[in-house]
Amino acid sequence: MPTTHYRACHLCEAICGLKIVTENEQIISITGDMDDPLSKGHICPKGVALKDLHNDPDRLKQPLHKVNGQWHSIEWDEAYQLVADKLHGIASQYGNDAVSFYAGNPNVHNYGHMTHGAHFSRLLRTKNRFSATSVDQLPHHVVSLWMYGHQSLLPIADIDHTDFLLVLGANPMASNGSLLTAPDIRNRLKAIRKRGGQLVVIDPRRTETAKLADTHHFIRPGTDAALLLALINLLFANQQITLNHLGAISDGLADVEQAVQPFTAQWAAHYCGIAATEIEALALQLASAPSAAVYGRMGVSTQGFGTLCQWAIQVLNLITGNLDSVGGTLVTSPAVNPAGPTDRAKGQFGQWHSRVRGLPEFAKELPCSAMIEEIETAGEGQIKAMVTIAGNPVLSTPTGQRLDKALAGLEFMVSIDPYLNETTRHADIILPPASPLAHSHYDIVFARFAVHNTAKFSPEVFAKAGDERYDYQILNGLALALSTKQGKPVAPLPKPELLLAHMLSVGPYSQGRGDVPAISLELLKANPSGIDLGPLRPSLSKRLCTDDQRIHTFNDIIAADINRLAQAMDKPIDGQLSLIGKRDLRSNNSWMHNLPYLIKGKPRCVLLMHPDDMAAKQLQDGQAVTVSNAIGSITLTVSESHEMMPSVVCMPHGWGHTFADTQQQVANDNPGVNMNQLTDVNGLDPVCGNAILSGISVTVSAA
Ligand SMILES: Nc1nc2c(c(=O)[nH]1)N[C@H]1C(S)=C(S)[C@@H](COP(=O)(O)OP(=O)(O)OC[C@H]3O[C@@H](n4cnc5c(=O)[nH]c(N)nc54)[C@H](O)[C@@H]3O)O[C@H]1N2
Ligand SMILES: Nc1nc2c(c(=O)[nH]1)N[C@H]1C(S)=C(S)[C@@H](COP(=O)(O)OP(=O)(O)OC[C@H]3O[C@@H](n4cnc5c(=O)[nH]c(N)nc54)[C@H](O)[C@@H]3O)O[C@H]1N2
Ligand code: SF4
Ligand SMILES: [Mo]
Repeated sequence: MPTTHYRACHLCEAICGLKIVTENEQIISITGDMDDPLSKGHICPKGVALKDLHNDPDRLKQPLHKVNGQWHSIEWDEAYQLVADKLHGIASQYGNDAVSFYAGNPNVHNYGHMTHGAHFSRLLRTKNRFSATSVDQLPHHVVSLWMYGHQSLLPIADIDHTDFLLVLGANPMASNGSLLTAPDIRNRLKAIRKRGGQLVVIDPRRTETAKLADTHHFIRPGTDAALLLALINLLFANQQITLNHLGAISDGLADVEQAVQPFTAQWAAHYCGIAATEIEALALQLASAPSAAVYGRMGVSTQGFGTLCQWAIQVLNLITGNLDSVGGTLVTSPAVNPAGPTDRAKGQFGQWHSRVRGLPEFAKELPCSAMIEEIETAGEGQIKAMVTIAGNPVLSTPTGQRLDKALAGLEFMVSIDPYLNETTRHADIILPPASPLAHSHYDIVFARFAVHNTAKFSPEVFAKAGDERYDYQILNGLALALSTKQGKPVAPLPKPELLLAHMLSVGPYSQGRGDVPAISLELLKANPSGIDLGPLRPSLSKRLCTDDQRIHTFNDIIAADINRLAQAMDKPIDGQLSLIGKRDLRSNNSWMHNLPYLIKGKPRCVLLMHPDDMAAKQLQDGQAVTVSNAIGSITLTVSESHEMMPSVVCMPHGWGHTFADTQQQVANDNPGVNMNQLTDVNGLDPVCGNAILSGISVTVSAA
């Protein structure tokens, strides 16, 4: 008899509802769940590919131990013991900071990591903690901490109600939205125009999202801060400031007004490549739209002025009266862990700095770009051992080829990961979790960033085999073994489902709220498609976590960075080609290239280049080209593209499955090349240390 299971897809931030039909332990079909209150039936190819992920013969099923370069299967308890012995031994010999920790992106898509990760990692007592945050959205958190007092109090663009959406450096049509959980983004964006609103996209490529827009402007990579400051300046200069209820509790706006004065539309135009008249028109549109939201993601976060960009976006939403307003940007009200005064994880910044380069800590993590030098540089505090959890930094972080060498020189490494891949091949022990479909799921993180409040619990689809382990069990096992070694054994934490039941019972809907019934785990289990908790509502003023419960719009660090921008704009413009990134629907960072359903079709790891740039270098469509700079050199196929801004070239990240000692047959047959062999650990936003992954100077020549 076929059985139907309802589940939220955990692969990207859209958390689509899935309907999975199984029979005799086999997946018969995966389709969208029409009754999911958030996704209403939407699904993308990755959701369908969960079948391939579940059935992937390369997905590891047992712990592996490397002895003299050969992998052997070992028992779980023996593996935990070996890890504990090594980590404890290295920490005792060299100090706690000698053991380092890297947490990759899937951590935040797996609630067992959210509930159990710290239980293990805090035992390491190391300052050398890293995560994918600092090759991604760190500027968002820094700005939220400064302005609103909480790293996760991120106002979300209310795209379902806005009259005007300005998108900078995001391509939700391919990424399915980021810090904007909005499944079926195509219809949500189309709806803006259907109701008479407008969509404007700023991007160096005419992306899938730009093609849906009323207006698309090319921008020189890395120059958005100038555009954004010019927009703020124009609004002040034209006396088009509208302050809503937040005006009375916002400090520092006079300083903002003064600081942006040098940034005229003409000056910004010269630097960013968008005509001054267009910048002026954009300011007018923002000021006059009944409601408007400015939204910027990867493209504006992973650049040299990422923090300044995200700050300017918050200021623009505030001074147009759109922050905390319907159709503008709003903070969410999820059923678990709403960011606000009662949450302890508010974040901290600059409490300590990295040993070698002095880069600032944020939320007790150092920027990824410091990882290599902390492994390479001898002395007290040098990293000798590494724990990676759900991460593939060899492909995902800057100057991956150098990290690859550095990891090879470690005394010990352990990885919690289902694959033997470019990073985990350096481990001494790999601890693979059971299939994601054998895990239950609740999206603790992305419900926080969703355009509509919902709650949904996903029971496991399949039972795990007896000798497999859940991610949380691995974390519990490591925590017990290490703490025992340290002389103070810690009790294992209850399973995530029980912790979730507790979090719901103390959450904002535990007693019911308005039309929403009292939310409990039992109720969620009885409603497998999920429960609608209603649209986003203004609430920021009550959620502020700053000491004085006011909005801090300005500080000395912002002031200094505005001066840095003014100086950068004074310098002559670099005439080299500029390399930017690209996501595509059938890919997910570095780790889903082993799934046949996603990999089929023509190769996607190609270099997109404008025909004029190709002609200038006498390059032919489809020929092999070498892309190089001072950091590295890669060779791939060039593809002529009218989507590109002239002087800008583009390729996807997460490729480069070229190592013979990995176990990813399908990916190895379709390897691509690693874009992060061209990104530089020294190229970062100096304010918070977030990596620069876009606007990389390169030369392109026939291979
Ligand atoms: N040039 C360039 N570089 C980039 C980016 C870019 O746009 N351009 N994007 C950046 C961004 S936004 C991010 S988030 C990072 C991602 O950086 P990482 O998180 O380091 O890389 P991923 O490719 O997501 O690797 C995820 C790893 O987790 C494993 N995994 C998957 N599911 C699970 C699970 O349930 N449990 C466990 N234990 N492991 C699991 C996979 O096998 C894989 O090894 O890359 C960044 N790097
Ligand atoms: N299919 C798929 N979906 C994913 C992922 C994936 O790898 N594949 N990764 C997931 C992750 S971890 C994340 S963080 C999100 C990211 O989600 P998004 O931020 O939407 O991701 P991108 O598609 O990289 O969009 C970045 C855009 O910025 C543009 N850009 C580059 N440089 C600049 C610049 O200087 N200025 C401006 N204005 N634009 C610029 C690029 O052309 C690109 O269109 O996607 C998530 N979803
Ligand atoms: S859009 Fe994201 S959440 Fe939805 S099916 Fe695709 S990968 Fe899964
Ligand atoms: Mo990301």
